[in-house]
Amino acid sequence: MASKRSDHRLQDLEAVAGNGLINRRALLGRGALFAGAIGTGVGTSPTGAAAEPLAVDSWSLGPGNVIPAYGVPAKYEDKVVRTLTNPAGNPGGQNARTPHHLLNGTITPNGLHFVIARAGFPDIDPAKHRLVIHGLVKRPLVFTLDTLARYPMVSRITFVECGGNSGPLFRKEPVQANVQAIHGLVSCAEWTGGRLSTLLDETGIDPKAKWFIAEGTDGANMNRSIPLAKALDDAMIALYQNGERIAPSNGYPMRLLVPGYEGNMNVKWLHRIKLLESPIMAINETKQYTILRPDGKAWQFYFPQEVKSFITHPSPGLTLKGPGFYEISGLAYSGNGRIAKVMVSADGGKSYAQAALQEPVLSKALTRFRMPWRWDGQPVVLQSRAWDEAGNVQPTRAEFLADRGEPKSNPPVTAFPMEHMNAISSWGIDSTGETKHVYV
Ligand SMILES: Nc1nc2c(c(=O)[nH]1)N[C@H]1C(S)=C(S)[C@@H](COP(=O)(O)O)O[C@H]1N2
Ligand SMILES: [Mo]
Repeated sequence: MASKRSDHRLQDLEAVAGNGLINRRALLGRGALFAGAIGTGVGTSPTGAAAEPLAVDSWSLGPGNVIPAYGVPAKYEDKVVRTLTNPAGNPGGQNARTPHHLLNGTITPNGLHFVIARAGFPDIDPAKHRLVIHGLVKRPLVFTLDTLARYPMVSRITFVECGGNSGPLFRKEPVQANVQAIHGLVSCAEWTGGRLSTLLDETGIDPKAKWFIAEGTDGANMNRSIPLAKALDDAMIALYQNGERIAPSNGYPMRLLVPGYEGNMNVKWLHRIKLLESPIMAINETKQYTILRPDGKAWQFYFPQEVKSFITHPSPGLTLKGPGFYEISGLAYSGNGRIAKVMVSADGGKSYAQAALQEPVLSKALTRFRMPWRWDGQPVVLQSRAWDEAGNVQPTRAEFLADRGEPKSNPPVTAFPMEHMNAISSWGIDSTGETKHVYV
């Protein structure tokens, strides 16, 4: 008897918003229906498994390769790399951006984690490295890597995002660049190490202490002032990144991790924590990482990264291969907690449907969202908009600019103004399937 399910076609699935967004519930637990829909020529047409026997491929005819002691990705994946702003390593800053348009899931592999380094990365001998905690403490202490390893450890999956990430959206004309160039200064890893509060239990805290400064031992000796409350909440001294020792450019052998806070405060190559009564007004909290507002006032000390999302698939530079079924997918996150909801639009924000959030949905971590979509081949504009559990909503571009003022210029894409830009991004797809960054 013919299956009733095969009568259902992708075309018949309940549309929930304009331009082909499909009710995600329509696909739940109905894989057969979905596979059937592909086979009917609605989407791309894989060869039916029963239609012909598998060919004998060359790689099945002999023994395989020798397993390397430290594995690297398949050689066919050599385009999945970071983009570097200063590949010659000239004096000054070096930035590397994460290729989110070529990744899936939520954890950034260590070799692809973004990097901002004021002075390149130092070559630190872990046996000689020291962390000192002093200032307004009862007992100043010096820690080696070995002594730190004897304290209880915790693991936490959290994102780090530069305050300049998405800065290219703060531009008069939509920059013609991909997700890596626009949103590549955010990454997410599982970090393991000790809680800063545990170490402060050891040193004791002078009641006058209200802030601490964290300082790195890199050539820039980058330092930041952070409220002591964060040290007593969820700040960590991270020693491991995705299970292995922290990557050299991400802070080897130890970094400060202040989950959800502006990336710059996550001081790498950490060698000093000093407790103080007030902030020190470091260069990165005065000249840099401040936001000059249209009324002439400046915002200083921007702590949690505000709620944001962007679509990674499809996205600028990726071309759709003909009408049919696609999964729209992207990343959402907030420095204020968990992602509560992501809405996706295919008609430039006129109508929205709620995306599925991929478990686990963790506080201050990247969350993957997914939305089934049937593209009919007409021009569309894709957008995503996120809400966090603290009730914050990602602003539209118009809302963001109403607050911050209109951009006056078109800086080069490699510039990343510290705007804490978190407005909605729009990807326009034309009838050939080409995807471009647009403003709506
Ligand atoms: N010591 C030191 N820490 C640093 C930096 C630096 O240049 N030196 N860059 C900061 C900036 S601007 C950011 S956004 C984050 C980036 O962390 P990542 O390079 O591990 O992604 O590190 C911060 N910590
Ligand atoms: Mo940054």
